[in-house]
Amino acid sequence: MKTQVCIIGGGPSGLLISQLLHLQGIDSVVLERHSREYVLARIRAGVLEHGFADLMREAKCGERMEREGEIHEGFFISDAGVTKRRVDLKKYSGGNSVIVYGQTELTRDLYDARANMGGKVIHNVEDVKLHDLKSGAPYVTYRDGDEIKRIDCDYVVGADGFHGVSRKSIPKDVLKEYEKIYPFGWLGVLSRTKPVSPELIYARHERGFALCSLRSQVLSRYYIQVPLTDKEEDWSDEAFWEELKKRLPAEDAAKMQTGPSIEKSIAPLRSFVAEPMRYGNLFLAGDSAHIVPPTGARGLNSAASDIYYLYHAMVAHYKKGDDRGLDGYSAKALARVWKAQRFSWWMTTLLHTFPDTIPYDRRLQDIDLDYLFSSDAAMASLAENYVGLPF
Ligand code: RFL
Ligand code: PHB
Repeated sequence: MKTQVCIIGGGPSGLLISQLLHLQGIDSVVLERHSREYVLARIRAGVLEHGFADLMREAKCGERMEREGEIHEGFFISDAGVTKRRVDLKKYSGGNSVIVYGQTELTRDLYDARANMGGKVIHNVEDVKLHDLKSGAPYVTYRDGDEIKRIDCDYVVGADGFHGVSRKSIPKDVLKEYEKIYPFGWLGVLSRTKPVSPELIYARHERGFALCSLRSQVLSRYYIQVPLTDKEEDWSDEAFWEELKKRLPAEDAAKMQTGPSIEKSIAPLRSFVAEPMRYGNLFLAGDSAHIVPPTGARGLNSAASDIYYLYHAMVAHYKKGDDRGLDGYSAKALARVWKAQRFSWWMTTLLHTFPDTIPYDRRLQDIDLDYLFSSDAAMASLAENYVGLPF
């Protein structure tokens, strides 16, 4: 098979760039290791910035998001189950907001759009290998049952997430990796219950951080900070609800609607960046090149800016023979990626309980939070990062 762009990974990054390129008459093939059902069963992001929403519209996939997504103009930060203060995103970001719309729904919309346009998305591929990336004729092979298949292309997009094969195809002496592992994870529960709060609550508490989020007015998403040694099976639904309530202000705990979990999983928290994001004719995008702890809701949104830069660079190449965008892609994408890294690290450090915290650190956290709510400049910094820095 021959195509212009071979995309590894059928998550949001891979599907979005495939769809955008298609609309510009650029041909691509998406290779996905899992089935569509498996990809759609992963419960991940919930908060989208406007830049992402604009890209979805440009990809002609924004209709359901407009209809079903909720616009949020602020969120709450609670402390020690006592205070609860609102971050007014709209006021402090100069009129911006975020959209609450699940990654699952967004991915479903992208799959449907690809199917409607006859997009080539090949599922359940095994042993994907990238070849001759430095040459003008790269190709990708994969196993389909007993058969090895080959796709010749101009470019490869590595959109195969943190555990994918693309980043690992870059020689070790070329790639520099920066990593920070946090000594805890998030235990997440999805439940068919009315959300406890119309706006998200980020809860700082000595027992550990908690987050009240939602997917709709009948679907709640909650998280609690847990030690890395904990397993999903250690947490019954009852134990989860009990611990969540302990970390929230009493009035929220009292009105918390509980119910059976539809999904329950633990995600370890990690910050990670791989540089550069280009090697020959391979371009990394999204989680394959960088990961953030979910505290600042930046992960998927950082993937979106990669896709924005890469899509425009590829269009300039194919339509005008202009390669400046492709040549500058890695530096441009990384500049924004590192800002999202800083913000996610800061929000994580502000709100979590670190096992090795000394009383001095705890006081600094107190002061950081007090400063935030006493300074318009600090609030503006939080707001402009949370709604998303410009692409
Ligand atoms: P994905 O979603 O991991 O998709 C990669 C795809 O590649 C496939 N794959 C392969 N395919 C072929 N061959 C191989 N060798 C392959 N290896 C892997 C995989 O099966 C998969 O389908 O990466 P992508 O597309 O870059 O998207 C990134 C986002 O998924 C991620 O950044 C967000 O989910 C992060 N995130 C959040 N981001 C936000 O912007 N806002 C949020 O509110 C938010 N909340 C979250 C989050 C992530 C979380 N977890 C579980 C890590 C909340 C959580 C709990
Ligand atoms: C979510 O709804 O899954 C979510 C929301 C905000 C975050 C992280 C996750 O910061």
